[in-house]
Parts: sequence; C-alpha cells; structure tokens
Amino acid sequence: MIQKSDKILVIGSSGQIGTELVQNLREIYGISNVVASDVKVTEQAKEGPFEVIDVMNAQGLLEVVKRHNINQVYLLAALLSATAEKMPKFAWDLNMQGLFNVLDLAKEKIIQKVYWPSSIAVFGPNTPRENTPQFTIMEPSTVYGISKQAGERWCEYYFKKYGVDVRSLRYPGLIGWKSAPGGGTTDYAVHIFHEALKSGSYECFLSENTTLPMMYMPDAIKATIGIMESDYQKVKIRSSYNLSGFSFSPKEIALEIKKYIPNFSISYIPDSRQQIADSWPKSIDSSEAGIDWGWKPEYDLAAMTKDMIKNLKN
Ligand code: AKB
Repeated sequence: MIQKSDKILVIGSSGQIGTELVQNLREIYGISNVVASDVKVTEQAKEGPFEVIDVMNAQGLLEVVKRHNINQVYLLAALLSATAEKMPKFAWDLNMQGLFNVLDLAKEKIIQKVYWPSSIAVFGPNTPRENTPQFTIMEPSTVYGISKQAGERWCEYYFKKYGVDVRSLRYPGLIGWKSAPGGGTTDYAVHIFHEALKSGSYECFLSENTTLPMMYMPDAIKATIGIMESDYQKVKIRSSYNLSGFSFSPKEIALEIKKYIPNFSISYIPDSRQQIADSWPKSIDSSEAGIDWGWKPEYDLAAMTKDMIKNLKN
C-alpha cells in the first residue's frame, strides 16, 4: 500500500536496476520522496535528490536516513557473479556488510521496510535445473551465490527474530535498454543487442546452448515494486521469492535478433563465466510469487527482443 508519508532511499541507484527503479518510484511517489544514492556522484544527481553513500559506512548511512526521514530502503549495491569471482573477499564484505547495515536500521525501527535482491545464483550444480522449485537443494558454487544465499538466511532471521519487514526476489538475468549491466554472467543478453545494432556481429562469452532464466526490465521493476507494495501478510516468504520471466540460450536470442537484423552473426568463445552459467538453473518455477502476491510476467523472448530493438534504434 502506498502512503503519502513514504520516503524512499535507493542504494546503488546508478546501476542496471537502480536507474530504472528510481525513475519508476519517482513516478509513483514523487521526485522529492525518492532519494537516489551511489558511491560516487553520477548523472542521476541532476534528476532529483541524490546522496553519496558507501553502504559499508553504517554511520554515514544513518545520517542520510535521518536527514531525509527515510522509511523504506531498496539496497541494490552489490558485486555481481563474474566480478565477485575476481575479488571474493571484497564481494563477501560488500554484499554482507551492506545488508547488515540496512537490516539493522530496520531492527532499530529507524526504517520500516527493506528491499534486498537475491538471485538465481543461490542455486548450484546439485539443484534441479528445469523449473527449479522455490524450496530445493541450494549449494551455490560462486562467491556471489554464497553471499546471496547467506543474505537470504539473514533476511528471514531478521524477520522472524526482530520483526523486520524485509522483502526479496531471486532475480534471473535482467535485460534492459536504459542502462548497462556490470559484472554479471547474464550480461551477454544485453551486450548482444548493442553489438547487433552497432557492428552486426557479436562474440559471445557463453556457449551457444547455455540456457538461462531471464527477464525484461519492465517486468523486473513491476515485480520489485509489486512485492514492496503488497500487503504485509501476503508476503509469506521472507528469505526470497523465485521469480521467472522466460529462458533462452545465446543461439535462440541470436535467431530472434536475426528477424530484425537478417545479417547478424554470432560466434562463441566461452570464458570463465561459462562455468558459472553451467552451475545455474535453466528455468525457474515462480508459482509461490504468483499465489502469494499475484506475480505474472508480461514479456517473452519475442516481445522483449522487439521492444529492445525499437528502443535502442531510437
Ligand atoms: C549475474 O549474472 O551475476 C546477475 C544475476 C543472475 O544475479 N545478473
């Protein structure tokens, strides 16, 4: 439920999700009620309230929260899968300490609601890969996945022990035209569009039949704001919800792009990200999210491709 008094802080607001989330939240809550923040000043600072926040600095975070009377925090600052493998200790520190600093604000009742994203990376090589259920084997083999799985456990713990209203989604790979992804294994699904339009060819870092769960950004934003605005008692899972859009492989998305750019060509040179992708599910069962708070995706591969090409051409 939206309240006039809501004052929202988005941490890590200049990233792939944050850029679009801030725009959407501002349309709903008003520009002055949504404070964007990142570790450094970005172009976003010109569009509305903006603060420089290092989420590892609990005192600095508290000062901003108090100064703006913040009651909801969306914590998006994190290192993604591929980057985290390059700096495991820093990834663990950032992904965990950032979460604790925000959860503790809610535990102390300084803020009322927290959004924290999890990921399909919580699953691992022993997880059933097709239509992966909400509750299943979770033995992540990446630093990012380990930090997300631990984060999920802490979210549920803070909910049960301290009554913290924390909500979370396990994002699949996200595809959007407004902002670039950074450091993920699913990033190819965005780069491929830019390269197809720029040079007509793309060298993919995953092999042709690597099927992964993906989602178009408008659906991801709808789900994110949707779970945050759902009634408290409807959000029954306080670790993180499975979230699904559609699944495809590099070969399948290339074929879809060819419908608009017939001469487009793709080649495959798998790198270290292949191993990460091979440990993740191919498709996700998100029926709990549908039953509990009404999740339903709108876009499939064809609709997403059409919209991406139209917008990137513009
Ligand atoms: C990544 O590839 O690391 C992310 C994710 C699936 O969480 N996009």
